[in-house]
Amino acid sequence: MKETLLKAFGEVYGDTEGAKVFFAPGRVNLIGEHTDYNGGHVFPCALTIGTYGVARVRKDKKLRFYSMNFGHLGVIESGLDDLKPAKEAGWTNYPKGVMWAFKEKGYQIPFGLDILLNGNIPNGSGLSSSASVEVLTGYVLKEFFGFEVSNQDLALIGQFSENNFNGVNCGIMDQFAIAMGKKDHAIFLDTADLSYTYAPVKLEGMKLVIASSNKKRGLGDSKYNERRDECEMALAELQKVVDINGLGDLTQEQFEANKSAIKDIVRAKRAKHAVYENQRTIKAVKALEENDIAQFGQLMNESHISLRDDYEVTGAELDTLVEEAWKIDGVVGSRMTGAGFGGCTVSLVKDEAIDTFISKVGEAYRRKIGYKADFYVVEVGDGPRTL
Ligand code: NG1
Ligand code: MG
Repeated sequence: MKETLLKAFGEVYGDTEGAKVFFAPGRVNLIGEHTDYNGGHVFPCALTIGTYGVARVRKDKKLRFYSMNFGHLGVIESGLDDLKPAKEAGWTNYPKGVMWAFKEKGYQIPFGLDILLNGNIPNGSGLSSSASVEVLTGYVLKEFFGFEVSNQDLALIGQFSENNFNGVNCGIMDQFAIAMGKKDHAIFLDTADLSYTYAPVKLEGMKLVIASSNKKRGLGDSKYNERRDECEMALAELQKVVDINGLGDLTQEQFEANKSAIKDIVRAKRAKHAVYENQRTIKAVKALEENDIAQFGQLMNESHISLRDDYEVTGAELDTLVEEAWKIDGVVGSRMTGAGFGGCTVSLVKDEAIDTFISKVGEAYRRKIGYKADFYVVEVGDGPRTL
């Protein structure tokens, strides 16, 4: 892999002098969905697939970007002094955004860079290729320019850049999971104060399978912000009757006792999801610690039902993938993961059921939805590193 990447870098930029190879993973969230902007818990893990980058420092302030995934776009040039928040699409806005964010935070980036990226995260699959590129960029800057930033800082800078440069009001989960990734562990993160622990994910005789719906999100982005607004309003109403900072501070009992403060039925359902999902996440981590995989799977299923019925962010595509998965013997648990609306599902599947899972769910999906889903058997891996 390293040699192939360096060779490609040399072909694009003329030579490989001073070039180094880096990697940042993708991530999948096992449970705890739409809780990260509600002061709740999430339970994501980094994957062994991710973004590879080759980079070198230039002698001037020029920036050159090339992506092997979007090779047809050629080399894209820019300058360190020309970085301005840009809400338009275009993959270079992720690395540019992180450079801009470092500058905003007071770090001096003395020289420009030549960068080549090649990701093996399926594009738009919901495994956070964007956060992977953000963390990778931060890591590259840290390595080349000696910035004293922790991996947690890289996550925060990535989120800051996505919020303020790309205009996506995301929570901290994606960047945190990627920057703090640890092989064979998932990260139990409390987004209220960023305290976290690692929980071993010992999947004996089973694997994590991602099913990508291939449904484009688009509209989802506005719905994402709509859900955030609904939760914020519900929180403000609840704060009139109970002393909390976020929906994640409530137990289910406290929520039930106070929910009449929420003056709109739909909003109350959104808040219910956030509260219950947070409690489910806490229970799921405990179940995993006790090696009660069946209970963990059950909680994954309940998470999906809540996202489908109360939070209403699933849609026919994700529901089909999950409901078909539930029918199969050997599926321990299955749910949508990420923002929803499109993107992918994550399932815990026993080894002997994986082939059946892929063929049966794939077949039913094509029949009901009209196009194909893609399947990936994934492994839990480490955070960003130099190769
Ligand atoms: P995805 O769509 O998987 O990147 C989004 C948010 C997360 C989190 C989840 C829902 C972005 C970039 N990320 O994840 O912070 O809120 O939805 O749990 O929007
Ligand atoms: Mg993203």
